[in-house]
Amino acid sequence: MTANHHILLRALRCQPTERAPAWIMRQAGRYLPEYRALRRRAGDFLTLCKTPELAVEATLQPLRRFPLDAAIIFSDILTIPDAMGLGLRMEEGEGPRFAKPLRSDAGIRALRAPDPERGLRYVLDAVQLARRELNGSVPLIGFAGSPWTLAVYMVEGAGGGEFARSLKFAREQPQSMRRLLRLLAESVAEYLNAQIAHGAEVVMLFDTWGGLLGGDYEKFSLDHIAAVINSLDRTVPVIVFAKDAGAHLESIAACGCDAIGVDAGTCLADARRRVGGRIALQGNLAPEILLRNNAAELESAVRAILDSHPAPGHIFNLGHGILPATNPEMVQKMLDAVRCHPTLAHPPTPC
Ligand code: 1CP
Repeated sequence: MTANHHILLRALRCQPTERAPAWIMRQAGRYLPEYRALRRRAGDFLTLCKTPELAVEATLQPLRRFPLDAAIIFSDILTIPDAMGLGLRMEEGEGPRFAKPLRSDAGIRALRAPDPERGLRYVLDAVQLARRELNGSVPLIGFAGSPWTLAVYMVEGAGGGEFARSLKFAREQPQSMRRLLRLLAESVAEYLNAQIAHGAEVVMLFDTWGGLLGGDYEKFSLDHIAAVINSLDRTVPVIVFAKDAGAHLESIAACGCDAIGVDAGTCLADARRRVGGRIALQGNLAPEILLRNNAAELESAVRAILDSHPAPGHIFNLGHGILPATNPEMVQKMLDAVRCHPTLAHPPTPC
């Protein structure tokens, strides 16, 4: 078992740490040449996800290179809609696509919550195997998409767009959308509880598209995140990643989560003032800064973030997933800069 005093777990409980722990959203992925080779070996992305030995290899690859304070299971948020039978395909350079997107109330009524022990067995096996391989070195994070973010992909049938169709669906057929969100909340809670039962030591909900909702954010996204958290086996901390939802930090802090993953547009010092002292904050370097290949600029951006939140209760991360064009050497420099920046008892500096 990972010791309870691991730096990531302490930071998630807002306990004192000697420095901010650090990991990277999408730390396993296309910016690593060894990941690209592994995906070629697997043949395609979904086979990589669905073969536990290969998914565990992808999970461990970034940890062999970098001094990271967490592992995140290699998988995708779209495993649930795939297990519901929507026919997921992941085309190279195109992103995800569903053969059978949801376009009607009848389509939603026909859906059932997948039994994770059966339809998502491959993820649970990967979680269990990853825990064994990590052997207590760093905690393993399990994850799922938020109900709203999953609903967006299921209604649109593809990623990468403006998502006008799902917003229209939510506004014109709110009852059907709520039916879908309730089913997804149930599915996500069962899936995360199964990941916890198989060894996940932290769980994270990715609400990548909640920010699209503006004033309807609580109704269509946050209320369903709260329902998921309310049904979780609360032996492990829960992180909610909230992209473009900086306006709602106070209500996110009240949804039952232990930590909020904040995007690069949110000032950490401000966020801390707004959420109080009991919720940890994770983030929030803009991933684009790594693309500039300018070590001095990168180091000062890292320092500015750490100074804006002297902590306790801060986990260093990016404000969104690392970009495929990132040079891995810059990742090393970023993590070195975090490691040599002790947690000082000074007041936060404004962003
Ligand atoms: O070609 C490839 O190899 C596929 C690229 C890829 C990868 C590496 C996809 C397709 N998913 C993943 C892995 C993944 N996805 C992880 C792995 C664990 C890690 O190392 O962090 C995680 C946590 C995710 C989560 C995920 N998938 C999110 C939420 C986080 C975020 O970045 O906002 C979302 C929105 C997705 C959907 C998805 N999957 C893949 C792509 C290209 C996308 C985005 C599609 C779009 O543009 O809308």
